[in-house]
Amino acid sequence: MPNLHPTLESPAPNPGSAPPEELQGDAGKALAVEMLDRMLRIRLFEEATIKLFQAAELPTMAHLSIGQEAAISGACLATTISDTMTGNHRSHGHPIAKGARLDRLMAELFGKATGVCGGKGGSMHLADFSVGSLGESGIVGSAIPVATGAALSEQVRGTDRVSLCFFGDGAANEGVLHESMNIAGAWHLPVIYFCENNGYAVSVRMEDSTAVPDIAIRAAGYGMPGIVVDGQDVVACYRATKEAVDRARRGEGPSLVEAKTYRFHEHAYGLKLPEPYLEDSVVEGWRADQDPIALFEARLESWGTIAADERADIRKAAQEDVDAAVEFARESPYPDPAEAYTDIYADTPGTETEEDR
Ligand SMILES: Cc1ncc(C[n+]2csc(CCOP(=O)(O)OP(=O)(O)O)c2C)c(N)n1
Ligand SMILES: [Mg+2]
Repeated sequence: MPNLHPTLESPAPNPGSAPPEELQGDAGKALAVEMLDRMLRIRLFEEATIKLFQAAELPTMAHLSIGQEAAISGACLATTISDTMTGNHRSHGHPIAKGARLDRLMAELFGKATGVCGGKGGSMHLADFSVGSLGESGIVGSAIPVATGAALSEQVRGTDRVSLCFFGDGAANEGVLHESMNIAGAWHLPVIYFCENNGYAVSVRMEDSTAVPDIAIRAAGYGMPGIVVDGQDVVACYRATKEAVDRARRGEGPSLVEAKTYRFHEHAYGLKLPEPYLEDSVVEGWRADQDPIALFEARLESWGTIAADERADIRKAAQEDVDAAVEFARESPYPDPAEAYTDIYADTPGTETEEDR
């Protein structure tokens, strides 16, 4: 099995003894804590999801982000809660990284009335406007124009907010990405296109479907910078996204960030394709060498940024939050069937009936 990301130089396992600039001082330490905390929340939330799935407690599919936590957390932490974000089908992690409450996300996976979408969206349709998470979709590529439109809205209203748009390497071959990037480039929209390139679209290797070795190359066609970053390095993902965010806030337009990353599970949990395409031993190798949380913890240790006992406390608190979220979801009621159509259709001016009035 060749290297999944041949164009990416492997980083040194320990890049020096001093922490990078972003993680220095009190503010830097607080950022490092956030990075570790958000990655752990995603990992532990999804590990709980696996157990619930195995116990047949979840009426849903589960596309897991385990392995991709650094890209997700680094990118979201480079934005603020006022900035907007859109995800895709593999999107439990995106709202978590944006700061959403775990209990209402977990309740959504259970299809419960207390879920972020009242139990009507499920795993692939988590939206939490309170943290700027506009939503996600099981239709590959469909949130990309939504993110682009959100950026247009900010520009028209004259805010300095930006829109962060997550998508995969498979979605990068959909026309809608190219149409969106073109108009964003032409109109200098404040949007960051963030590609989580895990090398696969279901079972299709990127090299079999894509004419260029790096998605980031395509940015040149739409008048924006494109950068490739190590998606297992949370600081590198944060730094690359922050530069793109600052550029967008200055009114200089969109950017494309491509994070080379790895998914450690099947396309969807429990999905077994008739033709195996990825040997277990290869994935085991990724887990050993490319675990973004283990890599970050090793660096924090060598930099002396967060001591081992403090890291253990962060993990414990995240686990307690996940456990409480599962309990909350289990105990919550299902939506009332009488409300099946509530919140499903937008109120469009001019379409009210006599009854509505
Ligand atoms: C428009 C559309 N085409 C095909 C699918 C089936 N499908 C679901 S996920 C997926 C692969 C997406 O790959 P990528 O964008 O790389 O994201 P990843 O799953 O790797 O995170 C496909 C083809 C779909 N849901 N929607
Ligand atoms: Mg992919």
